[in-house]
Amino acid sequence: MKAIKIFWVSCLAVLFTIGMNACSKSNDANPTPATTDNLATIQGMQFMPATITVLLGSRTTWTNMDATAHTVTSDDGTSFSSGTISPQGTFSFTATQLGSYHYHCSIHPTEQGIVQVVTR
Ligand SMILES: [Cu+2]
Repeated sequence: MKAIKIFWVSCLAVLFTIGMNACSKSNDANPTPATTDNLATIQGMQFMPATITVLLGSRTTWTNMDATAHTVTSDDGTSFSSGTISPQGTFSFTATQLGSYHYHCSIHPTEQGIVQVVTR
């Protein structure tokens, strides 16, 4: 019986954590790093969120919500480069080094964003 109780407490803890993450994602002013998967979009010719803070070793996935193609290309030209992302397409980048990665869309250079890679 004790094992079952621990199981349910664990489930509640997981649900609580998911709920907190869902709330924090809409708060750009005080970003809270997610643990493993970070979701961003390209929407209305903008990266959203424009600055995303992620944990070292975690993965960030951009989804192109526009009807036109975009890219996710690091300004340094070497950290990551998606190539063309078709409408509804995705691109993922796993952060293996700390720092701020400035990036842009090579098709529309005014689209710019930052991935901040931090430890907990
Ligand atoms: Cu673009």
